[in-house]
Amino acid sequence: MELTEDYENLRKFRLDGDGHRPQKRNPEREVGLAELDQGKLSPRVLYTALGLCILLSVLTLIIAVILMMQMWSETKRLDAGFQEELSNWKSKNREVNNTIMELQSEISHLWSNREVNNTIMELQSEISHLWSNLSLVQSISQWKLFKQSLYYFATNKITWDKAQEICAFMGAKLVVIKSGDVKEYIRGNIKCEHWIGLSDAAEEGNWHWVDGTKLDPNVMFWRSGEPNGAGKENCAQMYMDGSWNDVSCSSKLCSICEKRK
Ligand code: MAN
Ligand code: CA
Repeated sequence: MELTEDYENLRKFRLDGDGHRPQKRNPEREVGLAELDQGKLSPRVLYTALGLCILLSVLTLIIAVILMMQMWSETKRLDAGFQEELSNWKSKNREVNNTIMELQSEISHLWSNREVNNTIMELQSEISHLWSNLSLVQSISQWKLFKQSLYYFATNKITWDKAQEICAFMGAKLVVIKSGDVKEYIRGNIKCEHWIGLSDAAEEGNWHWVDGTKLDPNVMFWRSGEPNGAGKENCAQMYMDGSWNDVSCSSKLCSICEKRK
């Protein structure tokens, strides 16, 4: 008991480290400290903590509301942009649709136009004509040189006029034979009966070469009995043995084109 009192006295009147008397005692503070010593919190601390919690919650709520409002306004902005883009696309789509419809009507109008139709048909026939000539042009490497001329032996069977046309297409003419050795050269190269560039279509019995010269009576190789003008025979052909015959120009035979050097 005495010891406790001594201790209390000491506590009341002790000096601090610098030899000063301690400040006046604060009973409330001392109660708080005592409670703290005992592991209890004073109501003031509790209220302060509670107040802080409420303040924090309110702040969090305010921040959340601000963020949500920002997100909402951003969504609205994006939505407006998207709507605008969509309406742009729709109007573009309408434009393209209209253009297609206009073009379609223009095309059907063109098809119904007789002139255009005729032009298309002409072009188609020209194309097929070119295709038929192309096969001959492609085989241009097969031209054979003899003396002063190049010869092309075409094995597709066509009329005399068509043969002339195709030779002309290649810058040539149906073959003109004005000597025995040319006749022999030709005979040695043929694999079918061929047209030669000789006809009396302009005047019956008056045979002319396609180069415009008259047939020389000293240089002709008619088979015996020819030309007999059987029926209407105005074009000349060469048999496999090299002899000639007059035959209908609409017959279909192989042909020989000649290009002079
Ligand atoms: C026979 C002969 C020729 C005639 C032909 C026509 O060969 O009469 O003179 O040109 O037939 O195909
Ligand atoms: Ca004949």
